[in-house]
Amino acid sequence: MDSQYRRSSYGYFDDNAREYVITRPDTPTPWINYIGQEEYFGIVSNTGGGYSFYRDPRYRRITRYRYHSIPIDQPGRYIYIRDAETGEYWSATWQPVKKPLDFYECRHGLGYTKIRSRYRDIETEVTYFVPLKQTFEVWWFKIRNLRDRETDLQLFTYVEFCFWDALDDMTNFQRNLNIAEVEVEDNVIYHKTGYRERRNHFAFFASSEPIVGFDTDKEVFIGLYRGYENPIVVEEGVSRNSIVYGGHPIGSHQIRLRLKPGEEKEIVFILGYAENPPEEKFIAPNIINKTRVKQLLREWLNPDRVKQAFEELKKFWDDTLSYLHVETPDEDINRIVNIWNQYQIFITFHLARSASGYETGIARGIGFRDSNQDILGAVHLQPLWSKIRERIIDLASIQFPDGGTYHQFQPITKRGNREIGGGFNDDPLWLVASTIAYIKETGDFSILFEKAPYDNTPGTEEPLYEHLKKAVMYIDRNRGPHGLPLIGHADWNDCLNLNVMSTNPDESFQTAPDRTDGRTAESIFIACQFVWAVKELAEVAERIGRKEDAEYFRKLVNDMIERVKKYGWDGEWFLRAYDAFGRKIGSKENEEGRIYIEPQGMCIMAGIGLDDGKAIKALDSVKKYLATEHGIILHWPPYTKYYVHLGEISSYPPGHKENASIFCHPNAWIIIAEAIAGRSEQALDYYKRLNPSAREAISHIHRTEPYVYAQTIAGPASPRFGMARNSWLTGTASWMFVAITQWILGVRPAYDGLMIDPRIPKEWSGFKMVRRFRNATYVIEVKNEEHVNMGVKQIIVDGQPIEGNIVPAFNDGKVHHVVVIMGKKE
Ligand code: BGC
Ligand code: IFM
Repeated sequence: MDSQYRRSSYGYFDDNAREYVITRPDTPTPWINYIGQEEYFGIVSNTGGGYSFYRDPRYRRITRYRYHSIPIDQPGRYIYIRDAETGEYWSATWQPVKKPLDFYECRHGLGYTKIRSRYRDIETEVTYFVPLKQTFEVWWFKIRNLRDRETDLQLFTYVEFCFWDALDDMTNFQRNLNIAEVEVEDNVIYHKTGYRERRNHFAFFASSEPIVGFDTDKEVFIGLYRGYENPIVVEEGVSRNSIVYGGHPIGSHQIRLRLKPGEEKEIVFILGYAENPPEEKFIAPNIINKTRVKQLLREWLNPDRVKQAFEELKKFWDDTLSYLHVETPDEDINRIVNIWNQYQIFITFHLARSASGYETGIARGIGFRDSNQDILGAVHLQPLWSKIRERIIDLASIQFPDGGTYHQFQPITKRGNREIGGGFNDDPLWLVASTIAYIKETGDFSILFEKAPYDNTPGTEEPLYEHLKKAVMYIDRNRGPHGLPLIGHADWNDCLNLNVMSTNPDESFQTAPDRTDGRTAESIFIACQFVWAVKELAEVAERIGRKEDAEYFRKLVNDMIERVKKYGWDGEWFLRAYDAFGRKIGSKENEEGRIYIEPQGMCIMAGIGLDDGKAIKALDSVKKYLATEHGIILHWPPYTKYYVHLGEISSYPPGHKENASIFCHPNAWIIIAEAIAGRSEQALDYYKRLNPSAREAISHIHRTEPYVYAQTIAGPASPRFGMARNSWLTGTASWMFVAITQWILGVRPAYDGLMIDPRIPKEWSGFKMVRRFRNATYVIEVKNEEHVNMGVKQIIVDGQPIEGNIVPAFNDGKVHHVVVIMGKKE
C-alpha cells in the first residue's frame, strides 16, 4: 500500500479485495465485522473479540461477551501460541495477551475477517467465517515457521460458552453455576448445558489436528486470580484435561506442532450449533445426538473443503453486489456505495437492532418503524426479494385492527409494546413506504393482495392493501386541535415525548407526582410523512383500479398540505410539533429547541414548500442553525435541562443522541431535500460529511469503524464533538444509500421503469452506474458535458432516444445501454 494514499493511522481501504485493512490493533473502539448470512451469526472484532449466536442472539447465544469491561472487547475467539522451548506466549489476534507483535493486520471482508500476525518469526493467519447455509463458523488457521531452525510450538484455543439465554447468563448465578456440562470425544468438545430439559440444542468445538490436551473449565484453564492475558494453562504449557461440572464451561484444545524451517501448517477449527433430530426434540432424550455433527466434521475438518467454501462465500458477495455498481469521480462514494453501504444494509436487514457493539442482543425487539425503513435500501438486492416480501407481510401482521401497530416486537411471539401517550404514531406510515419501495423495485403488485392478520390473530386476515388503508385511516382519525396528526408517545424521534407531562406546564423538573397523559400533542413531522407516503399510495390505488380510494387519499393529502402550510410554518422553517398544551415546539418562540431537522427534510420530501419558497427558506435555516462540519444536528439550541413536557429528549446531555447530536438518519432527508430543491452541491456536501470513508482521516475523532455508518455523531455542544456512537445497526444505512443512489445520482425505481434525474455537482463530467433492475441489466452512462447540476436533456436507450426520463422495464434478461445527456433543454 502506497503510504501517500493512507489517510488514517489505523488502516486503509483495499477496494479490490473489498476489505478494510486495520494496521494496528488498538483501535479507538472495537472495529467489528459480522460473519454469517442466514441463521448462524457472529460478531468479530479486529482483535478476535465478539460472540456467536444461532438465529436469536438472546435465546441461542453460543459464546459469551462482556460489554462495559476494561480491557474492552473480551472475550472472543482466541488462539494462544506458546514457544515450548522458551515458554513465551502470545495471541494470534493480539488480544488477549497483547504482546507487541512484529506484524499485525486485520482484514475485515464481506462475511469474513482475516487476522495476520508475526511474532519472533512465527507467522499466523486466522480467517473466521460461516460457510453459506451452514450453522457453524470456521477458524481457518495457518501457521508458518520463518526461523532457520525447527521450532516446538503449542497452540491453545479458547471459547467461552454462554448458558444459551444471554440475559439469564448474566443474572441467574444461583442456578447457572450448577448446570454446566460438557463431553469430550474424538478431539471434539461438546457444550451440552441444558440438554436434560427439553432443550435439544448443543454446541461443539472441533479441531482438524489431533489434540494433546484440552480444558473445559474456565477456572482451571485461567486460574482464579488471573486473566485472559495470562491463563495458567498457557503459562505453564500444560492442559489439565478438565471436565467442567457446574461452574463456567469453556472450550480449549491444545495442539503440539514441530515446524521445520519454512514449514507451514493449516488447521481448521469449527465452532458450531447443533440440534437433536426433530423426532427426538420432545422426548427429553437425555443425550445429545452427535451423529450429524460427526458426519459434518468428517466433511469440514479439511482445509480444502474450507477453502472451497470461502470461494463460495466470495462468489455470493460478487453476485449480491452486482445489482448496483457506480463509477463516479469520487472514491469515497464509489467504495461506500459499491461495497460497504450495501453490506451494512444486508446486515441491518437481517439483524435489525439486535446484536452489535452497542446492542447486546438482549434488550430490544425488532422495531416496526426500523424494519420498514431497513427495507428501503435493501430492495435492489434481488437475492433478498422473497425475504423482503415475507418481512413486509410479517410487519403487517403486527398491526392492530385500528391501523396502529406495536412499536417493537419479539420475533418469536410477534407481540410487543405500545407506549403510554398512544402509539408511536408515525409507525403505520412506514409500512406504506416499505411496500411502495418494494413494488417500485420489483413490479410485484400482487403483494397488495397477500393476506396478513391483525395482531397475529388467526381469522383476521385481510389483504396488505387493506392494512395500508387502515394505516392511513389511523392517522386521519387520530388528529389534534389543529387537525394535525397526534404524535402519540412519540414519532420518528423516540424521545420527543410530548404527552407525558406534569399538570403544570412550566414544571421543568420531573418531580411532579401528578403527571398526566394529555394526548393532544401534534406532530408536523407525521403530517409531512403522511403527505409523502399517502401521495404515493394514491397512485398505487389508481394503478390497481381503486379510483375511489385514490380520490379519497388525495383529498386527505391536500387537506394535510393546507394544514401544514397554515399551522406548520414558523416563518423561516417548518415547526416541529405542538405540545399537549398547544404550544409550539421547534419555533423561534422557544428558548431551546427552536429548530428541528426532521420536518425540514420530510416536508420537502413530501413536496411541500417547493412552490412558495418555504423549502428553500427552511433549507437555508438548516444550514444556518443546524449544519456543522461533522453533519447536521437534530435541533438547536440543545436542551440544557430536563423538561417534563418534552420527555426523554432532554434527558441526554446536550450534544448527545436525541438531544442535538448529529443524528445521521435524518441527515439523509436533508440531503434528499437539497437534491429535490436542485441544490446539488449542497446535497453532496452534506452527504460527504457523513460518508464513513470520507471521515476515515479523522478516525481518532470519529472513533467507530470508518467503513460503516453510525447512528449518531456527537454535536458541538458535547466535549466529544465529532465522536460517533452506535455503529452498524441504524436506519442511516438504508437512508444514506437511498439519498446518494436515488436522489444525488438520481437513478430511482418507478412503477414502469427506472427514472433518471441526477443532481450532481457542476464540475462532474458524469458518472456510470450498472443497475440490474427487474429482469434486465442497465449500463447507464451519464454525461454532463455542459456542466450543469441538474436537468436531463436526452436519454438514449440502445441507440434510440426516448421520451422523458423513465427508462422502461424491459424484463428481457438482456443488457441495455443507456446514455443520459445532462444539460438545459432547448
Ligand atoms: C433512544 C433510547 C430510548 C428509545 C425509546 C432510542 O432512540 O436512544 O434511549 O430509550 O429510543 O424508544
Ligand atoms: O427513529 C428512531 C429509531 O426508530 C430508533 N433509534 C432512534 C431513532 C430516533 O429516535
